[in-house]
Amino acid sequence: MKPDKTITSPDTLRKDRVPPGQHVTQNFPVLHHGDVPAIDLNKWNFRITGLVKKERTLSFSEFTALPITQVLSDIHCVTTWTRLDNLWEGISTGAIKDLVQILPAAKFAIVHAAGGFTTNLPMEDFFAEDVLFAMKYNGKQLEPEHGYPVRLIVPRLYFWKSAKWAEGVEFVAEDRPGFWEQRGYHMHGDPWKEERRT
Ligand SMILES: Nc1nc2c(c(=O)[nH]1)N[C@H]1C(S)=C(S)[C@@H](COP(=O)(O)O)O[C@H]1N2
Ligand SMILES: [Mo]
Repeated sequence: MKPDKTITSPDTLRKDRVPPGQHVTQNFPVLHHGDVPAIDLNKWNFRITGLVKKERTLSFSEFTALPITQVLSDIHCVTTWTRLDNLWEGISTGAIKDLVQILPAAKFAIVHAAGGFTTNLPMEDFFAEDVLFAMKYNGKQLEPEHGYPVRLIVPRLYFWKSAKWAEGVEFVAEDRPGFWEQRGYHMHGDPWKEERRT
């Protein structure tokens, strides 16, 4: 299917695209805590909860019927590898915003993933135009170990924010550390400022 929109992440347009302390690799390492979850699409749901007027739950077919955005972006993992020119395809967080009425008190997004994994983002970072719930990588369905069926992609922050096996987003008033943030990773994670650890 043709994407409705194609975006180039602004970081890929920088003259020097590699943030301090990073090196470029052609590999695509697999990194996560625990086992790769087995996901049944018939049972899969995407939940929008917290500070919204009315919470919503979308089935996989409802979710994948939303407008498709393509994003070209770089990956910066806090373990120092950077992988340039990745083409992701999926549902932009902007499309999620159109599905609910977010209450003014909401200041942070907590992304939830299979097995209780979470990560926290300020609203501004979550709704940046290059942020995606991706279903495809370089034209192909995501591999299970890279987050099938749906993973978050936040090009402008370290890759631990890009939750694999995403299942929903919760809007909250106060920042709350997610899985890796509780284990010493930075609450924000900007690679250009080397926000690696707290
Ligand atoms: N659900 C989930 N998502 C996760 C993680 C995790 O432990 N669980 N780890 C993060 C970290 S630390 C990194 S570096 C990237 C790695 O993604 P990749 O395996 O596709 O390279 O996934 C992120 N998303
Ligand atoms: Mo990581």
